[in-house]
Amino acid sequence: MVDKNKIVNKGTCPVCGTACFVKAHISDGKIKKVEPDQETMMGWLCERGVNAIDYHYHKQRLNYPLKRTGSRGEAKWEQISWEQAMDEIAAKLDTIRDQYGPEAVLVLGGSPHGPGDAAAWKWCNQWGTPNFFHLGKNCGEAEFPIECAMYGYDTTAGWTTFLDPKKTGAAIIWGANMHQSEPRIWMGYSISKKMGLKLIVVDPRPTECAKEADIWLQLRPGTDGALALGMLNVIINEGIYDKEFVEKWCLGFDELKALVQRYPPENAAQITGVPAEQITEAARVFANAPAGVITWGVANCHLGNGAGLSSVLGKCWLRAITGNLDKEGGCRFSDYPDYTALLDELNWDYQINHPLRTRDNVSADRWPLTSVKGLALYKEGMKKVYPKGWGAQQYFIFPGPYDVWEAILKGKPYPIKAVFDQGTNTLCSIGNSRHAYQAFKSDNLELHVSMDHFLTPTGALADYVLPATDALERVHLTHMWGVLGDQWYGREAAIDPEYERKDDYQLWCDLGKRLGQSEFWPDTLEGWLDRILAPAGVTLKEFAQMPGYAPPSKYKRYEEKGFGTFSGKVELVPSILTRLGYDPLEGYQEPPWSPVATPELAKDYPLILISGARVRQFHHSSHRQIAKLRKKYPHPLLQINPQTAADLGIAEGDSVYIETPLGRVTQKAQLLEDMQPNVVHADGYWWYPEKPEAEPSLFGVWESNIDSILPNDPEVCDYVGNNYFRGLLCRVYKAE
Ligand SMILES: Nc1nc2c(c(=O)[nH]1)N[C@H]1C(S)=C(S)[C@@H](COP(=O)(O)OP(=O)(O)OC[C@H]3O[C@@H](n4cnc5c(=O)[nH]c(N)nc54)[C@H](O)[C@@H]3O)O[C@H]1N2
Ligand SMILES: Nc1nc2c(c(=O)[nH]1)N[C@H]1C(S)=C(S)[C@@H](COP(=O)(O)OP(=O)(O)OC[C@H]3O[C@@H](n4cnc5c(=O)[nH]c(N)nc54)[C@H](O)[C@@H]3O)O[C@H]1N2
Ligand code: SF4
Ligand SMILES: [Mo]
Repeated sequence: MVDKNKIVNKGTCPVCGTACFVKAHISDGKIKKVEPDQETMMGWLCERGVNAIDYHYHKQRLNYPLKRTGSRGEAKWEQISWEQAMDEIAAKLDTIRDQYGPEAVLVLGGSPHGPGDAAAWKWCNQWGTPNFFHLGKNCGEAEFPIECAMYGYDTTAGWTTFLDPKKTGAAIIWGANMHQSEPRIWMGYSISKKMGLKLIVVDPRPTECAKEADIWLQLRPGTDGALALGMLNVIINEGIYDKEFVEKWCLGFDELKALVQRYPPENAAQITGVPAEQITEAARVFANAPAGVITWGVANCHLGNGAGLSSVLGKCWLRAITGNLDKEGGCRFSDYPDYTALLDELNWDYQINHPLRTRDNVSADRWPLTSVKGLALYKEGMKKVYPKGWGAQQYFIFPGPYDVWEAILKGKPYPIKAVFDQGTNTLCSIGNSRHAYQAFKSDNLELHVSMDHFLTPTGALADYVLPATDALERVHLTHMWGVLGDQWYGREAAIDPEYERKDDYQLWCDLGKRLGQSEFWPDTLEGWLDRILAPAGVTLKEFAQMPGYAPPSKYKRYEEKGFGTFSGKVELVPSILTRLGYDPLEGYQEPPWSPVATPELAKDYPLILISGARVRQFHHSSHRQIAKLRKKYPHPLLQINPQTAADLGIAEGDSVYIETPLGRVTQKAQLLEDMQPNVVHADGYWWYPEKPEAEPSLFGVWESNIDSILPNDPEVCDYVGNNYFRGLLCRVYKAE
């Protein structure tokens, strides 16, 4: 129990999953003020975090469990107790398992929201369903598995996005815009730049990062693979790669050398639209720097079939052959120290060997890299370095989203009958969300449970809606996604849960206990975190009083144990990929829809569409109901070049339609100098919490939500089945 008389409690910001540390001033059991806890490295408040109190006490927060009384989407609910909800849901799951097997349960999650995500995976592993699909699918999944396949570590989930201002000579911000998405990291870049860092930015939009760059490579969206191969061509042919490292540690260099001959800078320039001299200069600056960093960027995961894989491989090759892997000031490996029992607690091996599970996830045949089969292969390949498996790679067994909706709608390759969504507003964040909508509405779906802070368009279609605590009301341990494992901090709850809100862990614990998993689940989240911290000899409460733990800086860890690959070397042609039937040497592929790949389509849809870039005011679909934030960003914006807009008769602030072959949505025009004339950017994730819940409105989810008109058929999805959000085609016209 939290002591209500305490004036200041150290807690965690409730507003987004970044989980910054705050001090909450409390009197009469109510939070009166929230300020950054500057005694910790994690103490700050961003533009959203300053509204922590408004968020915590928002009148639209979910406070009690609800059960549907009308049809799905009819907005008719009754309030029930948590116990009743758990009893009924568990009974239903039991029947579904008997009739269809454990794999018939699908769990959806969003971007990180604290220990609840890890509890969901633990539950799935113990239950025996490989069908859990966190939005990590469209986030890190595409980049981390390739890093793990090529060098058996990951550089991008760890510290490498943080520079070493004294050692890092050059950095490439590639497909990311930290100015909006990670302002704290961007601050580090700004400071390093003043100290002499050479900054290269790869982005089609004129972002703040791009404007501050020494070299801005403003490429045609989706052509990143060709750009990387062009840079590799320069670096290899000019002999400015790290020869000693390549000779000693890399396999497959001759094949890579042969591949890049197809991409002299002039060819890469023709594909990307970036001048050949700029490609050459960027390659030289990066390769000649004493140490260099290439960031992770979500854009590379969104380029669609072929285009995505070539871009991610290209970034990995650049990191490797320039000798930057785990070098001081270079691309540091993230560490996954064994002073916690997190990996044991998640029970990944149980998933691999589950006594009841007879089938792999529903897209395993199509995209085997992310399947139980893929997981087992990674574990085998990486075992010399990571005997327990590697955090960042383990949870990448997610199925592709196309197949999970088909499994509900058509029962193929086998039926999915129950869906849990927890901490995701899937209808606003998944490609072709109308496909997801059909699945949620289908009579084939026997159970849909949603757990959130608010009733969202996705939750509005559920059978049960459960109220989640926010981070001020629950204990916290960092990095339970199995990525970003370098620094660990614990945190206490600042206040007891309000109303009947429960933490996300409690859902899985309470269902687990009703369904034969009792020994796996301590009664409370705090009890579970104590168990995870046991190897370190501290409890969560004790750990929360400590300054956190970061392992001592180590470099070139491969010199001790080799790389975590089958060969122990950097496999430039990763054997995990070739064993699973992928071709890493395919070279650059055009995005599925592009003026080059589909000229007929481009006649009708002449503009290149990118979508969903981050803005400081919102976390994806969240915060549209927070008045102070909404005031600053009232409508979704379509960014468009002023001349293009003028040619279309569109003025600043006009409502416009954005149309693809799947339909149209409306946003407001924002004219932006330096946008390429044939490229537009549409805001992502929009819904209108102020509009009616009942269908057909569904909180206005079909009005402006760009993901509702983006394709998700397997032909356009990338090599792990993730969605295609950037480098598509559309047309834009003024709305009446
Ligand atoms: N077009 C396009 N689409 C994209 C992307 C893109 O770049 N472009 N990016 C993709 C990426 S990288 C991501 S990560 C996804 C994000 O997709 P989602 O994760 O679906 O998006 P969010 O809006 O963050 O959804 C979070 C939901 O969780 C709720 N929530 C917040 N905290 C908690 C909590 O502690 N517990 C519970 N139970 N609920 C909580 C919020 O109220 C909100 O409804 O979108 C993907 N979709
Ligand atoms: N405020 C805020 N911060 C967030 C989030 C949030 O929702 N709101 N979400 C968090 C999450 S889950 C994630 S995944 C991260 C993502 O953070 P970032 O990786 O920074 O993601 P974005 O801003 O979506 O996209 C980065 C850039 O990609 C560019 N881009 C578009 N198409 C292409 C292309 O074809 N090639 C290249 N090279 N670039 C392209 C866009 O113009 C954009 O500037 O942000 C995290 N931080
Ligand atoms: S909203 Fe997110 S990034 Fe901002 S202070 Fe809160 S936890 Fe940190
Ligand atoms: Mo993400």
